[in-house]
Amino acid sequence: MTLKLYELVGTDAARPFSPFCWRIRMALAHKGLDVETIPWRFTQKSEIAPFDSDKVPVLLDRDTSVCDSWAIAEYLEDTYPDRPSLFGGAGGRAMARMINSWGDVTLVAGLAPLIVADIVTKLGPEDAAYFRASREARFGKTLEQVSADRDRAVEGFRKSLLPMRLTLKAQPFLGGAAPNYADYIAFGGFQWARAVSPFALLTPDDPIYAWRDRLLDSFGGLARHSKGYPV
Ligand SMILES: N[C@@H](CCC(=O)N[C@@H](CS)C(=O)NCC(=O)O)C(=O)O
Repeated sequence: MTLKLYELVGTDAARPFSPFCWRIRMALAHKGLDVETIPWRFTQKSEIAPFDSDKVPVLLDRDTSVCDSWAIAEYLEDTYPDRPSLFGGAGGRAMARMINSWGDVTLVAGLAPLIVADIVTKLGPEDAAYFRASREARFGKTLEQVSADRDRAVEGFRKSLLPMRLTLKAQPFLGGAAPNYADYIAFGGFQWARAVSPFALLTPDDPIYAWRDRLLDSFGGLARHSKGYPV
């Protein structure tokens, strides 16, 4: 039976934009598992409440539901061990846990101020009101104020990626010669930004730029064919 994935969208169901959902879309493709995506919006909390979640991604596999991208990645690895591995063994899984925290803390949280004012433009009125109120409370200023100095702030964001840049100077993927879940953790953030914002995060001479292109083209261009801005 096909797996199902609740995935964050705004007014356009063909523009999924959650960094965490993209980690899982790429992981499912890596495992060669078919998935039916269920578009979900911020204010549709009641739809995922039966699965004890108020956030996406939520994965349904027959009578099992799994919430949280890291838990879903582990579930896929353990439930489908005969498919290509996401972690490459116990050591890889342990290291990917650190990359997952780095992805949340440095990458997603570092990207958010740069694109948050663009996200709200992709939402319908009810979602936009919820998003604006919840995020403005978190940042302590308006979304537009948060993103106002992004031309300067992006420099700090680029600097924060130096460990990733140095890694990609030595090898094509964080996973080595081929991508693994570490790459999908990081890529989810860039695909989130690409889906909602025309803002240039990377310069073309950055090894991370070429890495992102390789992942956009992976799995038959799964991510590149999803709606987004040219990067
Ligand atoms: N740690 C979670 C984070 C999931 C998360 O924050 N999802 C966001 C979408 S990007 C969400 O559903 N937010 C709902 C809300 O803000 O109300 C994971 O890795 O899956």
